[in-house]
Amino acid sequence: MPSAEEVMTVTDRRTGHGPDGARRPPEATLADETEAQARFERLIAEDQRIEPRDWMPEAYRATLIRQVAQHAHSEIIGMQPEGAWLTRAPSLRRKAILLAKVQDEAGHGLYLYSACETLGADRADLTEKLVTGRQKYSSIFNYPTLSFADVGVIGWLVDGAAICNQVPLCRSSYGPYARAMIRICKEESFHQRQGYELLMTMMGGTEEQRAQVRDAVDRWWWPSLMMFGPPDAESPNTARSMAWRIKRHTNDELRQRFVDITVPQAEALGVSLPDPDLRWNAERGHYDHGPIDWDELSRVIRGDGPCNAERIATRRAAHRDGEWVRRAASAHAAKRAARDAVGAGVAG
Ligand code: FAQ
Repeated sequence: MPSAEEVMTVTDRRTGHGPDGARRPPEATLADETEAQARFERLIAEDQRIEPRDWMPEAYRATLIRQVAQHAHSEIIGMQPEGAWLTRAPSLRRKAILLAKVQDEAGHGLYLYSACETLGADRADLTEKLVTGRQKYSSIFNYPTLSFADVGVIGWLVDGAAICNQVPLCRSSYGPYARAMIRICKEESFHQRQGYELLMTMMGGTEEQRAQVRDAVDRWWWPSLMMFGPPDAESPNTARSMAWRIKRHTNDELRQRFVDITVPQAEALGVSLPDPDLRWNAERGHYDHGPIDWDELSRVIRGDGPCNAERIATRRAAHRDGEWVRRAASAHAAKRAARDAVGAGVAG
């Protein structure tokens, strides 16, 4: 695996940005640059946080914007599959829980867009890139939710996978991302538990409810494993992101961890996972699992999953319908700023 130093390009060594994304002043000398770079490398090596005010290599900034924006988009698009059940929740209690969860996801998206802004990204530009298909979001949200059991299975498996993936990101080297992840993970933990509790209730219910749970588990198991990304050998970003301590584990390591945690939970729930090759390997101290359909992941990432078109069309329509709110908020902010400026003039 390359060291942080090895993966920096000559351009990285010569460029730098301030907290607002502006280039360093032209009078910055090569000695300044070298010192800034040495400080960056020392902070990474000592496992300390990089903050927005710090110099960072261009590629570090770019890869963070890429990952954090994809993560933010996932949270926002991820409101749709469960949101579809808000008007059909079977009781007031289930509806209140689901409403809180979907609202949490909106909040996660906002923290993450804010983290992107600290890197100099523009939020309107990120949204534009999402709705025009130039930035990705997680493959998992391109599958349909066919029954209320899907709400439980998303909580158990999708939030469960998200927790496995995101707890190590609380130690990510970029401060604003790491801090956002701490809060997000606390909320994801509630999401996972509410899903598991819903499934436990359904498994104790009628035969029809148990069948709905089994069907939902069968449909979501493999897509949940794909959430962790391509296998390590085909993951172009992992080595560099690990050297920079943005990612703390590889995709395969986290996927294995998720399988190991989830199999006993499935047993406690009384459902079987749809993989005939799933068995404990005493020698490895892990569960072995069957082959994952990587063609399916590529297809879904390319936009050819069951719900890709619908998800983007819904997001695009929401963005268009929210235009008047953005305009009103900007007009209000401008009016306040003008009033404050007059007030400051009077006081001065
Ligand atoms: N879907 O080289 P790698 C949630 C892309 S939030 C789509 O391995 P990397 C909460 C990848 O971007 C779920 N694209 O990339 C919730 C890259 O493309 P690029 C989202 C994928 O970044 C729950 C290319 O493939 N979580 O669930 C996927 O090192 C319930 C090559 O991949 C995060 O975003 C995929 N599954 O590792 C909400 C966590 N996998 O940009 C609502 C943060 C890979 O080079 C309801 N992100 N790609 O063109 C990460 O940990 C990483 O970015 C990975 C990918 C692990 C996702």
